Amino acid sequence: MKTHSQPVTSVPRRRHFLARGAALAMGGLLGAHGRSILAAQLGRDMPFENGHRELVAFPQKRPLILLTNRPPQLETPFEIFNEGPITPNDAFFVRYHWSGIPTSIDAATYRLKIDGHVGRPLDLSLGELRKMGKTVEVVAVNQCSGNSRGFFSPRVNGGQLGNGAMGNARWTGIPLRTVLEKAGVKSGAVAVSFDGLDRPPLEGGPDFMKALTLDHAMDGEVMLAWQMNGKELPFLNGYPLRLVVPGYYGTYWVKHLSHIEVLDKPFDGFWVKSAYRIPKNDCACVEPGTTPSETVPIGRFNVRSFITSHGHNQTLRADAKTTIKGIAFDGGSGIAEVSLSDDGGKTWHPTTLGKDLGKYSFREWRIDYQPSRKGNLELCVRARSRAGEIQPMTPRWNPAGYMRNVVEVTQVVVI
Ligand SMILES: Nc1nc2c(c(=O)[nH]1)N[C@H]1C(S)=C(S)[C@@H](COP(=O)(O)O)O[C@H]1N2
Ligand SMILES: [Mo]
Repeated sequence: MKTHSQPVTSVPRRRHFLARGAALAMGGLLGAHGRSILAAQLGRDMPFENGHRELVAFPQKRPLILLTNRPPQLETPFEIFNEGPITPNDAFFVRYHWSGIPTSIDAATYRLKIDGHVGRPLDLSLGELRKMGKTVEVVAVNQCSGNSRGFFSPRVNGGQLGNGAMGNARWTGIPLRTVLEKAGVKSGAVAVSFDGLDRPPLEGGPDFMKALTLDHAMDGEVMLAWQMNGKELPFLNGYPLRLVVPGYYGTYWVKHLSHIEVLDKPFDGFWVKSAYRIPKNDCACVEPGTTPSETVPIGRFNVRSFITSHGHNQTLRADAKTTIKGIAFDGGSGIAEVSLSDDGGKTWHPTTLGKDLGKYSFREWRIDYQPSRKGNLELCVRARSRAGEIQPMTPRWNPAGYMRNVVEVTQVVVI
């Protein structure tokens, strides 16, 4: 065997995704799966209309909140975000567009093709890709554009998600730039498109593909990742290779990545030209119920924060301090400050930020808080990014239900 500049992880076994447990899940025969039966009976009621969801365990996943079975779309139960700033692989949310997801991937024969407007088209095995340059790591949030869509009012079409279509992980891989440089991007290139192994079902529909501008693709941060939290990617999170686009909505984080094409004109595929678009203005919002006159592709996350330690209607004592904690993140400047209010935003109490895992990561915060009075209290949490962005007190609306980031309110009872 040849020696390599860095240890090459043993080539993973073939992953038969549908062959075993998942075939049952996909066929709706979950009854065979004891853990799932129990979970399904427990279920979840999301705090919006039609919000009853089952909890279902797919392969490599603990019971998660089921949005759809075909394709698997799963949300992370919110209390998991209270356990630490890193979302465990088996609890990480899952989003797909088409039911034609791969059912078996052989890492030994897996190929990544890089072609288009390049001098040397590449056709790489995973081993070759891993040896191509320095391995890099980033802790970064992956959040679906439609995270929290279920809270939109007036309601909008699309998956009625709670707040669990997000997660934070340590991603390991190689900068996309390294691979593009090897392929030799020709002058005149302006964009790079990405395709994965999933396909639309037979009835048709546009293949899920995304693109980045060449400058973005070459920024050194966009990554081809094969590991998540030190382990190979879970199948449903893009095994064996996915794009990681720090600070950008999950739609760009193409899974089961198989083809990268360098383009000499802007990408005009459906998923950029017609879908995942937001109103072209500073708030990415319009008057509820109206249609934006102009739209642009969705981009970076806006700033958000959540209380994770307490849920609605939980009890706090008036005569004691309670530690309230949570998480915050933004599109890549990092979190400057998180504050808590119990008087509707008249006064704000600064919280203490936890360890800084990088500007793309969840940032934990905590505060030892004593309620100002007894009875029902609304706790508001608000983050400010290092770029100066502050969460709004009133929700912004757009027809696709993207980018919710209003100050979240948790109703507690003080005794
Ligand atoms: N191949 C492929 N990659 C994809 C998608 C998809 O449908 N197919 N969905 C995207 C969207 S919209 C999101 S939000 C993220 C979700 O990543 P996850 O499933 O690992 O949580 O995957 C992205 N990558
Ligand atoms: Mo998404």
